[in-house]
Amino acid sequence: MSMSTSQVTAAERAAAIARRVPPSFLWGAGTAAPQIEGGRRLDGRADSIWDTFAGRPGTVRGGETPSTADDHYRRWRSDVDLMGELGLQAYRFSLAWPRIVPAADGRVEPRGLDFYDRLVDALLARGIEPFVTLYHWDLPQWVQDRGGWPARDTAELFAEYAGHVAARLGDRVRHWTTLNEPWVFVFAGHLEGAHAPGLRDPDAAVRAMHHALLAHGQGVRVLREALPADARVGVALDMMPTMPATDRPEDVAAAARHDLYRNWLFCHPILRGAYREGTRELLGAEPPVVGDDLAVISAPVDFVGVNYYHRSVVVEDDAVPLSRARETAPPGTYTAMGWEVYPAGLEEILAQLHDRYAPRSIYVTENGSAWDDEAGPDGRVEDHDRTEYLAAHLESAAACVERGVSLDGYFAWSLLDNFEWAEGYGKRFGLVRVDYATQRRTIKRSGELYRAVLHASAAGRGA
Ligand code: IFM
Repeated sequence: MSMSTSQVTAAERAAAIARRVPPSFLWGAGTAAPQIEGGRRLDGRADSIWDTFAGRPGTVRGGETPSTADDHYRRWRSDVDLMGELGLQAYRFSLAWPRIVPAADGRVEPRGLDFYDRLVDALLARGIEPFVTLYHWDLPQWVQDRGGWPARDTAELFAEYAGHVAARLGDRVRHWTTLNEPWVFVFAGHLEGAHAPGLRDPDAAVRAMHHALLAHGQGVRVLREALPADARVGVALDMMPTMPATDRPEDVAAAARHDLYRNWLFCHPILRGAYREGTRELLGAEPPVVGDDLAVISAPVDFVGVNYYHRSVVVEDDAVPLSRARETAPPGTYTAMGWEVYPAGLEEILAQLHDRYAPRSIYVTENGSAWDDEAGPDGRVEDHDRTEYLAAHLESAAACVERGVSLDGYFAWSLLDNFEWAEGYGKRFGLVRVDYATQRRTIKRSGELYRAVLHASAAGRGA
């Protein structure tokens, strides 16, 4: 069978990417429990704050909810087969806290743990390394009812939950991430009101920030106690290189504030054991530090995960809370999320992280793009925009490795189209299309490109 020029080009491009990183570089894809699992009422699961939030009119586009999502809770076996078909070396997924500790009495729901136990075994049987995230935004509603992230006790509850999970999965899962994108669940959830629990309360946001950091630190401590010595523990932070839109001093100052707010607010305390200079002025409040909190928060981590989607080009705007910086839209290409396509930003932000903080290891724990995909009559999705975004960002990741950044792996976001939070199901990030009416999965052209990279990498390892 002859290949079209574009197929040849894609295969060559994939092979060239794979050649630029060492054989040990890990290639994976990610998802999150509330975005794919569904099964809201199955096997004793309790509601999360996202079930509650999405049930409130006007919160999620089209009134959609995560109740069914990709029905992964029932289709996980065939989803693992799909991962095998793509050639994934690693799979990053989150555990649903409300499945595991469904009520305020703190009892553990064995059926919840059983689900993840089976999933981990199935991944390992296929040679896919599981990367577990403990918290990807689905706080149990009962924890919210006791005060949620603004309450200090939530850190303790998180550590208890981490202990239950580590006791069950710690003999097989080697890679653990405490929190995913704390900036988003703290500030979009407690200051902007755009995410669950839907608060617009600056004071609550500052308390939530500190207690999320504390939960991370306490979680690391519990994991270290429970896990074998070779387990690797980290955190996943959303980051974006930030620059002023003009050289006006006001915009330069706004960019510095935005940079601290969006990139280093969580990273600095975790890696340096102190709030970074300027934090109090930025937040307009003192974080509620008690005793040795900062020592707990800065327990050493083995890796930092970076979730990168776009850069920020900002101007001063006093109407924007805290950072007083507003993102502008420079000329360029924009995804369906309205995010600028800026592949060089991946290399820029990873290099900044590496140069300033020198973490032991870095993973790109998320990177991807949403586009208005159309499936052809045969179900195929020729998602050229996503394919190009993916290839360009993989090249940027490879450039990072070449310049000496300690980047050890890349996880595409996302394996599957899924519930995109306040955007509902309208924004598709998957390498695999999900037809929500039938739950049929179809690998998109971007998924084929990724598969080609993974196959080239496996061939390079002699696998
Ligand atoms: O879908 C989200 C994910 O849950 C967290 N990071 C950003 C993605 C795209 O918005």
